[in-house]
Amino acid sequence: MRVVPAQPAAFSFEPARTALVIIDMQRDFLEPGGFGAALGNDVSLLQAIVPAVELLLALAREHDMLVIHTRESHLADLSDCPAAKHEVGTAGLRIGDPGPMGRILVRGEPGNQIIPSLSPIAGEWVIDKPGKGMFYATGLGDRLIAQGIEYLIFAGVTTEVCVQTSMREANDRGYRCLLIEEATESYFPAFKQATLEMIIAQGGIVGHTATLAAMVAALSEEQA
Ligand code: TIU
Repeated sequence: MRVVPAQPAAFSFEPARTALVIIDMQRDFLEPGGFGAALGNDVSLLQAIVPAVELLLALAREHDMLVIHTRESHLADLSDCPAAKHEVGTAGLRIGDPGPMGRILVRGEPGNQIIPSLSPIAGEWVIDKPGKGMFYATGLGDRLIAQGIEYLIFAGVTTEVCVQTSMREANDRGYRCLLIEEATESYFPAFKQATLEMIIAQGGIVGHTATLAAMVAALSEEQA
């Protein structure tokens, strides 16, 4: 077992039963011209966490942990995009509309690809999800059970939307969850802070949070 100093208490995990989950580090949210920008957000805020996520990904690969990449995406005919979701945003800049990186939030389009420095490699899972949460309509639940995963370490964007929704879904399913503080970001810094606080409130009602340095130390050779 590895032990990470964390909030509200230490987080113990067994790397062989742990997955690093990288939520939606796709061009749609991180680059101009995608869904994030179409919703009126300053996407440059999210760029700042890329080095931290790169480091976590390298650590997970080094320690043979399962890596799961998610993408928020919809089928080309938008049959998996309910009206309530499609109506969000400005006409002409909605899901499925053409943009500088192809059709916004549509599977297979250039904007829907994970940014190059975090590209999945063979053996890693890529989960396309039509919702904010990673379990809804993806089949991920059964795959995680079959794989014997018990612990999930989270990174990605945005903290209060897809990361928090996925973490809450995982918490309800019995997974022990840890969010790495420097490896997640929101378009709204106050929302990120509030999310970190609400996850660990009430004794860890949703899970744990830890710094990247604490995670690096926990996986260092000295502890092995
Ligand atoms: N808008 C926003 O903050 N997030 C999303 O729409 N999706 C994700 O968080 N991935």
